[in-house]
Amino acid sequence: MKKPTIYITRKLPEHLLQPYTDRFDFQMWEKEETPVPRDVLLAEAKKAQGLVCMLSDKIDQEFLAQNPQLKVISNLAVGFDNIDIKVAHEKGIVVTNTPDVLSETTADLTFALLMATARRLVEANEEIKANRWGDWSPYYMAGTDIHHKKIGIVGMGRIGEAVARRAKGFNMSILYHNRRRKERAEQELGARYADFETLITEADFIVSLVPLSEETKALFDKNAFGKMKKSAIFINASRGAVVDEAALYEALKEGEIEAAGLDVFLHEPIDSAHPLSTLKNVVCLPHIGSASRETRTTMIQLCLDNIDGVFYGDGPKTAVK
Ligand code: 8YV
Repeated sequence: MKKPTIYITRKLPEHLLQPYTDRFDFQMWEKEETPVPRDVLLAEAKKAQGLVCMLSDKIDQEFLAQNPQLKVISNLAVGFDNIDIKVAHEKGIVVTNTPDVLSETTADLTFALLMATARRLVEANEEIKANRWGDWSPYYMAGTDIHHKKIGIVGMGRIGEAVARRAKGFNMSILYHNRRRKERAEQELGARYADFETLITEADFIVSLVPLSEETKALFDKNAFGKMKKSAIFINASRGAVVDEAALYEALKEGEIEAAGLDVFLHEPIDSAHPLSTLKNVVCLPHIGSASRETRTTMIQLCLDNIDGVFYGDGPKTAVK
């Protein structure tokens, strides 16, 4: 059989592709850190039987209508809101993602963002860089405690549970909201299920880890921020679109909530002109939840294993159902 052609939409390390080159003909967008232009993606994908793509590639109806020959689309992410799954499945295309392998790393980052926001780490670092560290005073750079506070996790999937384990280590009390009850988290971590309104009203830290869907779009809106404590800290490590960013900006500016830590935004990338990045009480990160060298390597390997399983094995390890 002729080696299947796999188009890869971002430059990936050669040594990770190497083990598969006897079985696949890899074609790759070569410009590092620049997303593949839409017209190139459409033209190149047509020559391929498999695709490795990223969150920023829109695999929508138009793309799928032009590429029914694809056998597999392997997304380098656990989320797949960039792909029209229903249409892909109708066309008989297998879609895969990278669950599990990034959960602990993303939970590390989520907790780091929570800590950086609560203890004002970014502002404090700026103090020194701007030569503003002066005489001692009791409340200089004072943030808020993390230990023994109440964390509310919205979206208790694999990453949510990993965040809850970290919270337990900080003696926090844990509320969660999820479509399904999570008995293991309740028994092992003492996490308590709460409806959305109770969670946002009672929690000191509200952490969004929900996948983006029609139900979660702008879930955190003016009404939700209005119900949070004035001392609440909002953390988002899921998708920007689950937040009404204008409402969040107002809530932070007007002191309706204390601070926010954001790894994701509605339209990425953002820059220093984005209203949320202009606020002192916000820590912004450039969507780096899963960005450790170890985890990105494992994610890439899983993406390639999934493709290998479709063409030469028993099917993919992690298909999107
Ligand atoms: C992505 C993410 O992996 O996995 C997800 O859903 O949001 C990130 O970890 C990253 O943006 C690369 O596509």
